[in-house]
Amino acid sequence: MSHHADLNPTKRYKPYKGAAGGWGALRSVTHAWLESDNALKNIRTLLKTNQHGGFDCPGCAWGESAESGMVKFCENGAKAVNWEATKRRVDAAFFAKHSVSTLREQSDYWLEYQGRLTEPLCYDPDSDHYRPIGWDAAFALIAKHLHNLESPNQAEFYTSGRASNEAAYLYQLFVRAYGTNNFPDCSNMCHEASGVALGQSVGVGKGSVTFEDFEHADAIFVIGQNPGTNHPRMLEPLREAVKRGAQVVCINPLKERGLERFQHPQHPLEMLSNSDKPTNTAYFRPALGGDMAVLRGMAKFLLTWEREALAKGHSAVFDHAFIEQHTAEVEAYLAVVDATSWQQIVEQSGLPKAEIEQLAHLYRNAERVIVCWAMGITQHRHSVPTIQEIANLMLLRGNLGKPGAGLCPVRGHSNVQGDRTMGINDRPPAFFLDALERRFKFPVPRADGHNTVEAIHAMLEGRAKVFIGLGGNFAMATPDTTRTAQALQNCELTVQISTKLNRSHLTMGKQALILPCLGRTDIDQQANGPQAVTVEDSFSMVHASNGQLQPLSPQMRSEPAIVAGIAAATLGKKPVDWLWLVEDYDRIRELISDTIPGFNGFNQRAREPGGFYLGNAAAQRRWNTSSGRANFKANSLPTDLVHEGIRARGEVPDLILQTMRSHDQYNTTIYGLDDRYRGVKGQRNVVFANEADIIRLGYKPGQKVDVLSLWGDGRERRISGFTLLAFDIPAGQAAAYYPETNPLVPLESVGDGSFTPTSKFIAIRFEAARDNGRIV
Ligand SMILES: Nc1nc2c(c(=O)[nH]1)N[C@H]1C(S)=C(S)[C@@H](COP(=O)(O)OP(=O)(O)OC[C@H]3O[C@@H](n4cnc5c(=O)[nH]c(N)nc54)[C@H](O)[C@@H]3O)O[C@H]1N2
Ligand SMILES: Nc1nc2c(c(=O)[nH]1)N[C@H]1C(S)=C(S)[C@@H](COP(=O)(O)OP(=O)(O)OC[C@H]3O[C@@H](n4cnc5c(=O)[nH]c(N)nc54)[C@H](O)[C@@H]3O)O[C@H]1N2
Ligand SMILES: [Mo]
Repeated sequence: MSHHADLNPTKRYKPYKGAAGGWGALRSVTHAWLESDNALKNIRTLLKTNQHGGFDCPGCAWGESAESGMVKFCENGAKAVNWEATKRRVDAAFFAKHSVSTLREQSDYWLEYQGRLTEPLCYDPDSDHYRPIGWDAAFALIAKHLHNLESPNQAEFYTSGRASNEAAYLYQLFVRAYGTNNFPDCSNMCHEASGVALGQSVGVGKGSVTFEDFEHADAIFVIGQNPGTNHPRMLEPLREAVKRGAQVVCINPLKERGLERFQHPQHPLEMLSNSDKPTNTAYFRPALGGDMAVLRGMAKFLLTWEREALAKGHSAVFDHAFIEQHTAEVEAYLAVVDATSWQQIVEQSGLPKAEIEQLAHLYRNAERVIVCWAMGITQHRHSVPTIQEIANLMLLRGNLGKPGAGLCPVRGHSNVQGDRTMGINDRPPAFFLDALERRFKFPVPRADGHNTVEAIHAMLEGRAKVFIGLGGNFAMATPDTTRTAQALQNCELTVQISTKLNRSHLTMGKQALILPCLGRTDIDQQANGPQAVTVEDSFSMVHASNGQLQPLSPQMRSEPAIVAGIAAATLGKKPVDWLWLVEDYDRIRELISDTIPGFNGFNQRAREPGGFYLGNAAAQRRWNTSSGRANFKANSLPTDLVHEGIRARGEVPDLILQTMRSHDQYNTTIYGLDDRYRGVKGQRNVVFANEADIIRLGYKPGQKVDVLSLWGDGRERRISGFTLLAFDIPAGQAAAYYPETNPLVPLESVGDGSFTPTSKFIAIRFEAARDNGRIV
């Protein structure tokens, strides 16, 4: 696998001077437009993004207020749109020219940059080229393989979070009618822990806030999230909050630019000043994986103050009415808070006690608090208890189910939340399966299916033989890259339903298909006219998305049409007439209305401007938990964040590594080699580390190293030739870009109860990079 050339290695962090989202942002987008062969059309496309009648931005899952009439786009949404709306095409001629082996030599950036996939292709092992295949022949090949399996559980059906509700619903219906719950999905690597934790704590695995709550919060905590890059539209409500005097509190080991200070391109006057004025944010920089200890420390202060208040007859710190009426197990929780020692809290959190006290004050001083979080919280071994500690803290002061307060796991892919609602779930709830069975009258599989990590194990061990990917880039997004590649290559058949060429197309089974699909921006023409699809954002708002651009080729098909084609070839007309359904997506939405709670009258409501709110029981203080109440969860802090297998071998990591996104990528899609807000230019194969650590370990800033990950299973996991970059990062920590670092993430290193790879906590060691035996 080739890596990007280091065009211009910088040794030290050069601070970025501009504010996030200001002129720099606009200049970067303009640059992308000018490079595109489609500039004017792209601007028109962009203007329709996230407005009624336009399409949902394929970027992130941040939502918008329903009334807002603004032009809704951000720099990185613009990049995502522009990337999809290219005129460049990857067609039969392209594949005739390039063999799969030669394509493997290219970088991931180069592969995707070649353009849109425009016709169905089948791998020909004799020539090592992909060759055109007709749609019907492709569907028949899939059906043949699925019929040949001894059990439906030998097939894996992956979903990435861009699939629309209609595509996802049809897909899960087909897969369950075929006979399995094997639904590995991107959410398994993303917010799985949030769903698991919140389900147990408050009875709903989704965020409880809506867009309007941000206008009423007194404090907004942003933990383990980099919105300046990954959710730029979130900067606007944060800035508005700061303007009206609310407090934004950030907990992040890196001083992320977008959180430190920001401007918005839609306020040109303010942009002119290009002010560097820091906003009234408060910034705390914990150890990687230290957040649960931070939150526990905050709870410990609240408890101390509560006792003092009671003793002195002052007003209480806890919301007693809420706790009594709505919660369970508070005593057990407070006992575990008492039992947690300050020594352990301070050691594990990486923050001095005084800073934890300050955090506790900021939390206590606010009547209405929203806590937002993302991958810095969810990609750890103890993510579930960490998120439950967020919920505990919020329950103590009744910060749930009142305006301006609540829990806000900020989702990643634009429809990852909707896909779960539609049943893309390896552990589906019984009520959902019951509804399917009632409506469609077939025996629905009840056994749990495989999640992403389990699917890789199954393919590695030959227990799964067919892989179908509805979007995404499985080979690059998943952990332990070498083993995942082997897993895919073990398969009898791999099928990728994709918009663009990526490494998963080159990491294929004995037989392989590429099925080119339409994206959000494309007009989706079916028998009954152009079709809208729907998506659900992080605030449980469901709205329609209408493609605007003529597809590059009549050979491309929509995701629902492709799923229906596979289903019809495999199951005939059982349990539904698949091809009839996709003539008009209203017919799919009727089935969704019939089987999924909250979607009554879906077809009418989907047509309302701004869409509709699905509702959230926890936000209404109705608790769908085992106890019928919101549960305090009395979890202990982990005794050691470093895995016991590593300790058992007596190995001591040089540093702990987190893997993260640059400003110029969308997950495995690399738009460019810069990371503007972090001051990095023209390179991605870098490791950010503290200068003192670099020297302590015997290296020099700018030196190239190999990075090895420690695990204790005897396998070597190594990436080579990464440049050490001296950076403003807490001692003991390192950071590097995903997906290049995925070879370091052990398949066995997953979250307890979530199975999410621990991408934000990898114990590493360096070795001086060797070039022909010479140390460089
Ligand atoms: N432009 C763009 N937008 C995107 C994406 C993209 O790649 N590009 N990806 C989309 C997807 S699928 C997702 S899931 C989201 C991801 O959105 P984010 O979660 O913002 O993504 P990451 O880059 O993984 O950033 C993790 C942040 O958490 C911090 N962090 C790491 N470890 C810890 C920790 O232990 N504690 C704390 N407190 N902080 C920590 C890091 O310093 C970093 O700021 O963005 C979505 N939006
Ligand atoms: N080390 C490490 N690993 C991680 C993470 C991390 O932070 N660190 N983050 C994890 C997270 S949060 C996530 S969500 C996963 C992401 O995992 P995936 O969702 O599997 O990966 P993406 O890179 O988003 O997928 C990009 C590909 O999707 C296809 N595509 C784009 N748009 C469409 C569309 O509309 N339809 C279809 N059918 N295909 C489309 C294109 O072919 C493109 O190449 O990665 C996870 N992996
Ligand atoms: Mo994600």
